[in-house]
Amino acid sequence: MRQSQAFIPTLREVPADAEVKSHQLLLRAGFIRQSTSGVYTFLPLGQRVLQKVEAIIREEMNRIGAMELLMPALQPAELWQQSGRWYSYGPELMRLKDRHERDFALGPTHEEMITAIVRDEVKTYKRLPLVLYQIQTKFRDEKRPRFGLLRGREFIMKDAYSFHTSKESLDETYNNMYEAYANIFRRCGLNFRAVIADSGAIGGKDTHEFMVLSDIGEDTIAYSDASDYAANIEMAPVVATYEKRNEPPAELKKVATPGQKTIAEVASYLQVASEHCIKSLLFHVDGRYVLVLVRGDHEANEVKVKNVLDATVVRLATPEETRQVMNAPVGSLGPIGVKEEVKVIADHAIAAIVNGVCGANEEGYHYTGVNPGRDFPVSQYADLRFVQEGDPAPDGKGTIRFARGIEVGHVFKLGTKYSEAMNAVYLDENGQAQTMIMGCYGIGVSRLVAAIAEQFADEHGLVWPVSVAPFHVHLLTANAKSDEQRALAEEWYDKLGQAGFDVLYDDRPERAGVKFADSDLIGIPLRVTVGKRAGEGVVEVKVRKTGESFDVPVADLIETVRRLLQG
Ligand code: 9G3
Repeated sequence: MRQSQAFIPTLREVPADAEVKSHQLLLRAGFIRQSTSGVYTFLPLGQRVLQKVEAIIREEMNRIGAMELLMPALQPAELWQQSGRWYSYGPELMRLKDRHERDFALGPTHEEMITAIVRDEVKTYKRLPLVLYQIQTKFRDEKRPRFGLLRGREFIMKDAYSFHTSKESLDETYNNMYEAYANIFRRCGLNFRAVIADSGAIGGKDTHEFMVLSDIGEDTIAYSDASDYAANIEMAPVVATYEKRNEPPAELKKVATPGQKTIAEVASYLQVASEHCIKSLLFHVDGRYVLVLVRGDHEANEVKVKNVLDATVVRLATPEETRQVMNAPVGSLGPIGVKEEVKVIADHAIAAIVNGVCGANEEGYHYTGVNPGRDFPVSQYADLRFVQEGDPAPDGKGTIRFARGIEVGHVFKLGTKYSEAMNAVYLDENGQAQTMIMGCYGIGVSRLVAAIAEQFADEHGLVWPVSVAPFHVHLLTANAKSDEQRALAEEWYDKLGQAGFDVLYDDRPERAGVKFADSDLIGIPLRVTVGKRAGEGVVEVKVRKTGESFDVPVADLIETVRRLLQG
């Protein structure tokens, strides 16, 4: 492609609202433009990277026997009503009406759609297992779109779905997908970890997330410093054990704690350690209220609460709901004397509290000498807290450390969650109707482009791995006015193209400095500069990633480019 005819609107200045370097650079280098919050256009360079990433994904999906299809983004509400998710999802599900006032969703994912398709076409075990995938636009009305392509409201996902007659068959596909994902992320040059995203089962087996390690990642990975254990912090189980204080149970006392609301305030006011305090949080769980108790120095883990209660939607109660249900404000809540309708569940650490402190459900008052069991019932003890750095690793090896990651892939063993709801059954060898067993597997394709940019960019701009670069070679003349340089550049533009390389030729009448700066910004792996030594038939080849450069006689140019691109 000739840059004088290309559409690559580079920017000098850093866009104000772009906080992370991949977002800044993809905008400045003319790869993307924002249409509205969380909605982006892929300009030509961005589109070329997207296509290279998709090509890698297709190769690895096809290699494991997955078949590509393309489902509609416009999904009739009936599908979501059959699964019940029309009612359980909130404003994140983008809904619209057609001209006949019929309800639709813009697909955030396609479990319902694919299950309906397979249900209607597959009736016998002979047609299973079936592994289907698509690369398609998804819509999720994120509350806070941010970081450019990393969290958008319209984005491209590869989503695959598998259908099986047995758990063993699902396990086989799951493992194939797991390997295919590792191949994809490795071919994209990424430093990634597969982390257990399981609900508590140590050595988790039902779902894994693939995380690209990055300081700007929104997810926190809890990993062991002495094994390859790694889990999303939302799911990482806590295996710590707790010692009871050996002192006799004190009498329960209500004490005034004027204006003291947070655990820290109450603990310092009453001169007690925060681990002897009980933190009470009121949650709204599928329409009812649950008071969750965790130790004062721990944090409640909403995902664990959701999994323990097998709930669909869990959120903190609003201040109004809290006052209405507990007759007290946040900061004075406690488990003593709560209404029957409020279920009280507690993290395991609470069971070891002796003579603790909790809110008195009255503003400005707390209880001391609190003993669980004696002073309040707990309907269920469970692992409800976030794991912390220094906790013992769940696999018994080493201790937990934290790292941040960008989730780029997620694989699930779905089981019969959707096939049951949508009545996707097949007849087995004995003619008995059986419910299909499913798996689903996602990769954030547009997010992957940003994650690659984030991981490889340097202070000069983007740096693309050869496997996904928009072009292999950035060819340019140092002096746009020199006929000699232009002639040699034109000759090798053709020859490099004929040798099978994708070449971006900067033939613009710009100063060398502008061309070099734009070339560093765009991040094509190799730059070939036709400069002062054009008369001797010598050009400069520069490797973008390492900065090393060579003077190369044009006779060796093709071989040098081929060798350098192989890395
Ligand atoms: C919704 C909305 C947002 C959602 C979902 C549904 C995430 C939803 C989870 C998945 C699971 C897998 C297939 C590919 C891999 C991931 N956000 N998820 O189901 F209605 Cl608004 O998407 N789906």
